[in-house]
Amino acid sequence: MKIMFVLAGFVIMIAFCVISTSDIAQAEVVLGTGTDSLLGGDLTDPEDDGAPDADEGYNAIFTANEEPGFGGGEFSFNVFDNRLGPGNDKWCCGRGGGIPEEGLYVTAELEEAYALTHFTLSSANDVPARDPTVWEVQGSNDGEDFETIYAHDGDGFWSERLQVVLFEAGADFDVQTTAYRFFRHVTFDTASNPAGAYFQIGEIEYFGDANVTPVEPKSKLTTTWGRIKNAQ
Ligand SMILES: [Ca+2]
Ligand SMILES: [Ca+2]
Ligand SMILES: [Ca+2]
Ligand SMILES: [Ca+2]
Repeated sequence: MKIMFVLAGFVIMIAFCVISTSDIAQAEVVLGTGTDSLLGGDLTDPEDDGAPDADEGYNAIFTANEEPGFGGGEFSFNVFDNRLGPGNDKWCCGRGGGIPEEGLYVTAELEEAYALTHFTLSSANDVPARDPTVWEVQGSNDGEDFETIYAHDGDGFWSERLQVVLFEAGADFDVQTTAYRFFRHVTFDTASNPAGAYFQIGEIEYFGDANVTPVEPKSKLTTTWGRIKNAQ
C-alpha cells in the first residue's frame, strides 16, 4: 500500500513538472527596433545579399495578391527586402475598399521544404491603426492548399514602430512535424480597415529545419516512469 502512495506521488510530481515547463515558455519575444534587430539570414535570403530594386539574390520566388514587386513603391515584396525603415522598406497601405475575404497575402516559395521553427514579424513606420491585428502564417507544398501554422487572435503585440517580434515553435505555435515549401502571410484585419490607408507590414523572416525528427511528446514521461519501475 505504501509503495502505491509513493508511486502516486511520483506521478503527480512528474505531471506538475511537465505542466510547469509548458507554462514557462515565453511568447512573442521583442528583439528590438530597426534593421539591426532583424535576425537576418532567413530562408528567403540566407546570405542577406538580396538586391530589392533589381529583385536579384533572393532564394525564394515571391507572389502576392496585392502590389507584387519590390522597387519603385511600397510594394508587397518589401517585407523580404531585409530592411526596416521609411518609404519603400515596407508594404503599404491597402488597395482601397477594405481587405478582401481571402485576406491580403504575400507568399515565399522555397527550393526545398522546411518545418517552420520560428519567424519574425516587424511593424512598419506609419500609424499603428494600419498594423495587422488578425493574421496567419500558413504553409503549403503545392502553393494552392495552405495549412494554418500560426493564427493571431486580434491582440496588438507591437509597442513601437519598426519593432521586430519573434514567434517560436513550442511557445507561440505547435512544434512542426510537417515541412512546407511555400510560406504565406495573410492579413485579415487591421484597426483602420476598411477606411482609407488601412494596412502595413515592415518585414517578415522565416526560419526552418529541413531535417525534422518528430519528437514523441510522451517520451520524457515514459522514460522517467520506466526508471522508477526499474528501481523498485
Ligand atoms: Ca541570397
Ligand atoms: Ca503600396
Ligand atoms: Ca522591409
Ligand atoms: Ca530576410
